[in-house]
Amino acid sequence: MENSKFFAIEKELKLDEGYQKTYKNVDELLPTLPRSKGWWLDQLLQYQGFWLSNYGIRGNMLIDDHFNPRPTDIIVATSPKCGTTWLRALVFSIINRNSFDFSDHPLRKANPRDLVHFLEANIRGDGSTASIDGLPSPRLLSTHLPYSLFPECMTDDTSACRFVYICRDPKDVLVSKWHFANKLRPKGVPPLSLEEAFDLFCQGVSHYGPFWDHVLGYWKASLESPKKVLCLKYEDVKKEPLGCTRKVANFLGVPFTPEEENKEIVEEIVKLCSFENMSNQDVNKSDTRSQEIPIPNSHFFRKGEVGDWVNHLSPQMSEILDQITEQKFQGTGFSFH
Ligand code: PAP
Repeated sequence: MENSKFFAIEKELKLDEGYQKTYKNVDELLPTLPRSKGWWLDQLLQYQGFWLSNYGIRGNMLIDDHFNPRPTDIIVATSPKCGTTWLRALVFSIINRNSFDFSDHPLRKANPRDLVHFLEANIRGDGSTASIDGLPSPRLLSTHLPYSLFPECMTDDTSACRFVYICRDPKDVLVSKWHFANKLRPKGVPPLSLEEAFDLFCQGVSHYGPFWDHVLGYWKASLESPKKVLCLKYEDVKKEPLGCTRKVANFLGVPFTPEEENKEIVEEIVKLCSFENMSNQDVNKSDTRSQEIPIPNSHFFRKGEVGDWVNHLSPQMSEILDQITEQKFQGTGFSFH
């Protein structure tokens, strides 16, 4: 994304004093941070142990200073390319299942990005949190931010807001991200080679990376506070979509009733949110872009498979990635197998 464009527009807006102070702090901080090559045109900056775009850092600082969490907030959290689109759709349809008819569901007309606000992106615009403040409870918000970057008032035990997190085998994440990056690189800029993407990813230099630290932040939080954080794996949701959908509903305190089970509501939700269904909706096949981040919806649907990495990564690349993963997760109780 062209962050400078967002920044330029926002700076022309009249911001109140509190926001001006945050923007000033952002301006002062950004030039002091270590930088690395980005995946498309942006550079990534190292901020509190993670590689973020300046847009992500600004979002995080605005959240720290101005976001008013509610105890009923539900945060859909992901590292990019781990199933954000899918999880947004699943949680949206679970919590709103009594509000819509499945044959005429909002997910048939809109991409999940337009139904579930992206926290870092919506805490800008007119320099206020108005679009988020105006949402009815329970608010469903999406984020890529690492758990440790959230203010304590959201992560400590006094807060009742909940996080539903999904992660995915890093080999598939890398491949998905590499394809996505090349779709976003402007014409005239040479494509990012897989070797280059692999090196960046292994060094931890990817949006909101290191990938492994992102996973571990949420995984550890889910062990310490199982009522606050639920950790899912993309592979498990693919394998057992019905069970995982029930798990999310139970976690959110809205379990499916026997009557809903009889009406096969869980099956309806799984079908509605499936890759096959979503990728075939006109709104997701076209060049339609969300207002939030103007990337075509179609870019968020590629194969939606487990294990596509095998078609791209060399045996040596997969071995190295597996080794890093094993080392990083050793002794944590977490694994992708
Ligand atoms: P984001 O984090 O940038 O918002 P995200 O939605 O997580 O993107 O990633 C897109 C990936 O999820 C794509 O994976 P692939 O490149 O390996 O194919 C996309 O195909 C996949 N995806 C999108 N929607 C679904 C879905 N409904 N079910 C399963 N996978 C999906």
